[in-house]
Amino acid sequence: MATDTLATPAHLSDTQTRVFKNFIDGEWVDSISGETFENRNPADTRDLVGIFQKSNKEDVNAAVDAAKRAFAKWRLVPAPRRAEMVFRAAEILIERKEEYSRDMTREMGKVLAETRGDVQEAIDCAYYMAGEGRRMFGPTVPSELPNKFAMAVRQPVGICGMITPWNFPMAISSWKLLPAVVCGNTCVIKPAQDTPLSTFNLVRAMTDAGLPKGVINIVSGFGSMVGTPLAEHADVRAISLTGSSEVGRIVGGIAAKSFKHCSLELGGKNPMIVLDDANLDLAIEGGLWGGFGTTGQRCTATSRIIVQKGVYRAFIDRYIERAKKLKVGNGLDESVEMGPAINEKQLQTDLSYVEIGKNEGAKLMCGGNRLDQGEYKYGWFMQPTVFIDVDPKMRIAQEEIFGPVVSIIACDNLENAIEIANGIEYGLSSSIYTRDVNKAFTAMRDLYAGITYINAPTIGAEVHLPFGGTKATGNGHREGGIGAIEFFTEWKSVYVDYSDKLQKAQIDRVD
Ligand code: UN1
Repeated sequence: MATDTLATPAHLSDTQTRVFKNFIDGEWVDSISGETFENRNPADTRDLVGIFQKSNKEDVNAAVDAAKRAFAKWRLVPAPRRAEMVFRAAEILIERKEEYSRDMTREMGKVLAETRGDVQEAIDCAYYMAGEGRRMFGPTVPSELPNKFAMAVRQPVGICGMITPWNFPMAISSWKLLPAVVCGNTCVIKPAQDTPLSTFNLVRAMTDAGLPKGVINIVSGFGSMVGTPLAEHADVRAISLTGSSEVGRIVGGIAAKSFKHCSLELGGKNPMIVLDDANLDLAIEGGLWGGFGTTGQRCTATSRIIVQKGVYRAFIDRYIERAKKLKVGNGLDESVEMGPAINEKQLQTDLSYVEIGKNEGAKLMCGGNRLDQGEYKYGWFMQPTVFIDVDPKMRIAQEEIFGPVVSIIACDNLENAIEIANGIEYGLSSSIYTRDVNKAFTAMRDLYAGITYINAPTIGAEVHLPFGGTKATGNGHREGGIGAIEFFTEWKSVYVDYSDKLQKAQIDRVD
């Protein structure tokens, strides 16, 4: 097998390195410090995707100032007009879908079919939010008093700060930016340092759709240098973060000090229950997709499979056989089923959990090793990994790994399965495979999570329903659908007294 002699892929011999600047007040600008960082392909680190600005507090301040100026005008643009720009952005994204998907596979590593899905999710979000521009419903209610009118209207919150993750680099940026601008807010976004390009691509589509300068500003860089000052900035009224529970605790604490709106979408350790009566073929297919899709790097990844004893043996035999055959590689190759970890640190975390699982006494049945020979030499690859006979209290069954490591746990019955499923600190997604409608409904009621799937794995949320979870997964907000409109608006109750006299609420009563 070739090692050092691997041919340099054509796109790597391109000497033109793309430099991406910050986007502030409609201009592409260097970071004030002049510092930059590299964005490299996790499947092949010889591939330099681009150079991005390593920004700091001063860049954040400039971006917030621009957003503040833009807000004065943008909030007065009628919401249906604002929404039309988002609709046009959807059409532009459709035209550029293939280009942006390829960019995303290069910077993030997930396979092309999935990056096409990620861009599609931004398109779906744009169409949905464009429709919201013509709704933004609020209650109009009868007043208690005569000749008085009462209603509540949605108002923009103001300047919104956004901190996005690397695993869904365009979709999750769209979940935040698109409802925010439709609602009349202006934004400063810090994309994940591993995958900034996809946010740039989304914002480019928005700008080409006619979004005025300053409405969306991008400041690239690292959490402590950009995310923290953004969350601390006195003029920022809302912060929306998708990331780890650890970072969520910090950002939530900062936001609380100045009473900012704060939406946190954090970790998961999502269970998929397989009962004795399940369609086993379907459950195996679903468990592979949920566990190893996106290399297990979804907050909603199926990281625990809880299987009833009657089908346990049959399930694991077939699941492991299939997991061993998954094709790992560079996501630009259409035949590849699982890409690399996002970076070396994540790969090391994944591998460390393999050791933790072994030491805890779980049985490693498949994978567990780094892949670093031949075609894998320049990337952060590992084998799809499956542990069986996992005790629900083991760390590999409790902690979010964010990699291709699946823990299979045996259970006695539905009640026991739900107890195991709920016995973690997170509550994002959950699923059950059963053909018994009574059991399905019991699970829908009793799984304590923000999302429950029946006869599907724990991944696959659509943009028009609420996305988020319970317990350490967040702070009660939801993205997607109407939840996003709730987050990015503030209620104003309006009373119009046209009686021409002072009417005292609760005191003057008309009998
Ligand atoms: C995530 O899990 O990190 O629900 C986001 C899904 C995608 C979004 C996932 N639409 O699988």
